[in-house]
Amino acid sequence: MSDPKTKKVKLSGTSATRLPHKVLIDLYGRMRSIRAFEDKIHDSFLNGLVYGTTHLCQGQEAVSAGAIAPLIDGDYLTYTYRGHGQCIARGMDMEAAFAEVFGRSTGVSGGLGGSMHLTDMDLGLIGSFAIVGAGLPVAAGAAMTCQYEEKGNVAMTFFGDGSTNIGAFHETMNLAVVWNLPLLFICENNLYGEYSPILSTTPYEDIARRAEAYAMPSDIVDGNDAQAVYEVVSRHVERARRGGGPGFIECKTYRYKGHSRSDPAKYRTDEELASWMEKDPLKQMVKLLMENKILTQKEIEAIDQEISAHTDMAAKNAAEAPFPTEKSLLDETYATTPLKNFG
Ligand SMILES: Cc1ncc(C[n+]2csc(CCOP(=O)(O)OP(=O)(O)O)c2C)c(N)n1
Ligand SMILES: [Mg+2]
Repeated sequence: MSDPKTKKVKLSGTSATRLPHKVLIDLYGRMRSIRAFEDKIHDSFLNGLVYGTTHLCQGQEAVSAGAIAPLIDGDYLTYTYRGHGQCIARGMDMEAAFAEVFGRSTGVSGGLGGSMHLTDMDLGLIGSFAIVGAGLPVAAGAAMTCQYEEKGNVAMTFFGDGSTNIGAFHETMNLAVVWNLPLLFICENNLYGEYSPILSTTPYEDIARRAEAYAMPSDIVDGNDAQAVYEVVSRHVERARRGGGPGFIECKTYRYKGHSRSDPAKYRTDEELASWMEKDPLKQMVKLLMENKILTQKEIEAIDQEISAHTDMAAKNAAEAPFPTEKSLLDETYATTPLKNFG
């Protein structure tokens, strides 16, 4: 059984590079792409292009970038309604992602799912879940597949602080340890579940304490520091690939926007928001890259412009794509291939 020790990582203020330069540049690119995607979704919502609501993740980019960069082909991911960042960090085609959110037939789910259903089986992006906690047991199933196939793959599940009060979370934590599953639990602790501050629903702020109850190795990391997230998650991923079982990583972070597009987030102060924006994950990485002379300001601006142009083009093309036909609405409702081994 695994070592239950929780190791706290020093929060914020990193000024030294500990990873190869190309990894840091890659992390910056992934974060910039997520920010560009989410900002564009925000504008598109205001322009009436988004059907239903949407849950944005600006402020939380370092968690997705840092946790997903160590993954390889064949690994699986589950995530929540606030899951655009994970999909973009994993390399989902941006135009198909926009098209899905805009309800177009060229979307990753044929335009039938929308913002809360970005998936891509080829990338191991097996599901975003609107039901709080529902992605965790599914990820445990994916981890069992990895264990059975013995190819060294892992499953990773992203969830919020609020999800850790749900029964499915506790059942999955327990089984993951008992079955020694190659499953990484990535908790995005953004201090709120919908409109409720964490301490009004949960007895403490350090969610990693919950891992101790299941004898699962865990870490707490600054979720706005992509380098730190990458390092800590990599260690857990490598252990899981070698058959060392699950790991729990709590990432302390913050969402800039309200819970969903209908939420003006009046339950928190301007000062609190401003203090987190000071610790913006992209700003921190720009500082790291420039202070360590890895990239010049000009080079960073060039990356930003390239990503911005790509994002604009992807959104434009997606908005010009056709809507699904009425007939296609039922296409994916029932399985058309008979299941093997069932009568
Ligand atoms: C089982 C269930 N209960 C309640 C809800 C309503 N709901 C949607 S999101 C949410 C808050 C979840 O907070 P957290 O897990 O911290 O994730 P965050 O939104 O902060 O990323 C709630 C209560 C739901 N979707 N599913
Ligand atoms: Mg939360």
